[in-house]
Amino acid sequence: MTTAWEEFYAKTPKPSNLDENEKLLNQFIAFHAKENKKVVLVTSGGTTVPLEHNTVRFVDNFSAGSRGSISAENFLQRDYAVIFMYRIKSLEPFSRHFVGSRLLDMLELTTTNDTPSVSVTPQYVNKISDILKKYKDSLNQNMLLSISFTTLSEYLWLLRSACQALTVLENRAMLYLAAAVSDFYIPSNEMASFLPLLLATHKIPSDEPPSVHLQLVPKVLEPLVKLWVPKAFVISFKLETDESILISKARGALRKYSHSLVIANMLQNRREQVVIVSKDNQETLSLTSKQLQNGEEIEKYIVDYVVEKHKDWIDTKL
Ligand code: 9Z3
Repeated sequence: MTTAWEEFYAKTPKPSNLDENEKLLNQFIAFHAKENKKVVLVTSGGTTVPLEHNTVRFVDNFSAGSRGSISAENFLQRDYAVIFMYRIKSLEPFSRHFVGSRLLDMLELTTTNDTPSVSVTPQYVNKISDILKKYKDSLNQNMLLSISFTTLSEYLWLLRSACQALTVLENRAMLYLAAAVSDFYIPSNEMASFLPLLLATHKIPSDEPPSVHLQLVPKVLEPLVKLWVPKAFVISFKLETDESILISKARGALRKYSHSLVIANMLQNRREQVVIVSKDNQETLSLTSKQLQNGEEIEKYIVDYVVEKHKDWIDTKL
C-alpha cells in the first residue's frame, strides 16, 4: 500500500530548478564531509499553497523568518556549515539586520571629475563592516549555502533532496526545521488553471463564492526520520496559540516520530520564550525584559543548547 507521502511525491510535479539545487547541495555537503564538519539544515519562513496553477491567489503560512535567519548566524558562529532553506523574501542571515533600514540613506554619493563614487555614511560604517565581514567570511569559507522555496510542494521536494544529500554525514548532520509548513493543500490534479475556470467546470454560478477542497499535507517527518536521514539529529518546532496544549502536542510529536528534540513555542511570545522538549526532559529558555531591551536574541541560547545536545548525542554513538 502506498503511503500518503509517497502519493504526494508521485502526484506532485517536481520544481523545475530541483536538479540545480540538488547539485548545489551535493557539492556543499561533499566539501564539508571531507573537512569532517558538522552541517545543519535550517528551514525558515512560511510555505504557500496556491489555489490555482497560474497562481494569482494562494494561502500563506505566517513566519517572518526571524527564528531561522538568526539561528543560522548563531550556527555559523558555532562552526557549523549551514544550509539555509528559506522562503523567498523572508528574512535571511546577515541582510536581516538591514530590513526596514533605508538603503539609500546609508550611502553617500560624491562625484570627482565627473566620476561618481559611493561610500557608506560614517554613522553606519561600524555596523555594516561588522556584519559584512561575517557575511563575506561565511561565503569565502563556503560555510553558508542558501536555497529558496515559495510553495509547499517546492518546500517538500527540496526538503527530501536535502535530506538525501545529508545522509553521507551520518550523525554530523543536524536538521533544524523552523519553517512554518502548511497543514493543508490542494493536490496538483485538482487545481484549476485559474479559479474562474474552476467555477465554470463545477458549474457554480459566477456570483457565488467558490468552495475550495483542501487535503491534509502528509506528515513527512515520519519518512524523514525513519528513511531519509535516519542517523541525523532532528529538531522540529511546534507552534501553538493555546498554552494549555503546547507541551502535550510537542510530546505527542516526539512520541510519534521518535526524533531528537521538539522546540515548542507560542506565537505570542516566541521571541522571549521556548520550551525544548526531549524524550525524558524539558527545559524552558527565556529572556528577561532587560535582555530583550539590550537587543539579545533567544536564538543564541537555543543554538547553544542544541549544539551541546548534538555533541553529547554524537558522543553516545562512539
Ligand atoms: C516555528 O514554530 C517557528 O519558531 C516560528 C518562527 C514559525 C514561530 P518567525 O519566523 O517565527 O520568527 O516569525 N516553526 C514551526 C511551525 C510549524 O509549522 N510547525 C508544524 C506544527 O506545529 C510542523 S512541525 O505542527
